[in-house]
Amino acid sequence: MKSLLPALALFTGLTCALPACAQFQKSEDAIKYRQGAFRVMAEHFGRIGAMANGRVPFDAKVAQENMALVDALHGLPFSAFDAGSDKGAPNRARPEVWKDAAKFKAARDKLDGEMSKLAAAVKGGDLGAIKTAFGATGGACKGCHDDFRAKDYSAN
Ligand code: ASC
Repeated sequence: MKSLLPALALFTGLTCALPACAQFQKSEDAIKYRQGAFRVMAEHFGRIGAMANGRVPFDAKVAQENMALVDALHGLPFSAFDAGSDKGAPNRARPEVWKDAAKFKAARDKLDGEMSKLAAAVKGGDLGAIKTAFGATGGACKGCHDDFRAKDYSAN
């Protein structure tokens, strides 16, 4: 058994070079990572929303700065729904994330598509277009929450 360890380490090292490899030491780390990434993304998304909804004056440069962050961040949480990371720390991911992975991926693809449109609208600097795209992107967020996020934190 002992002699297998170097081979195993090498194998793990090789497979972990692949993007789809689980990168986390323990499921708690994956849970905290995705929660943190969602949290930071929501903050910057919300700053664009504050302008789209007229709560703060529109500033194209501020919108672009926030959009750059949202763009960089929005893929990150989806890299952290590792197998087995339904447990390990309190979280609201429903079992369907793993049981219905194709549907979860479709929801993520939907978000990616709406995010691209929002990024284009923010780049264009037209507040009307930003409002429309922001609403559609928020709808994609909500659709995924409705299907894949529980109301309460599990006790796991
Ligand atoms: C946000 C935010 C979300 C989405 C969602 C849309 O600003 O933080 O998670 O929009 O509330 O329904």
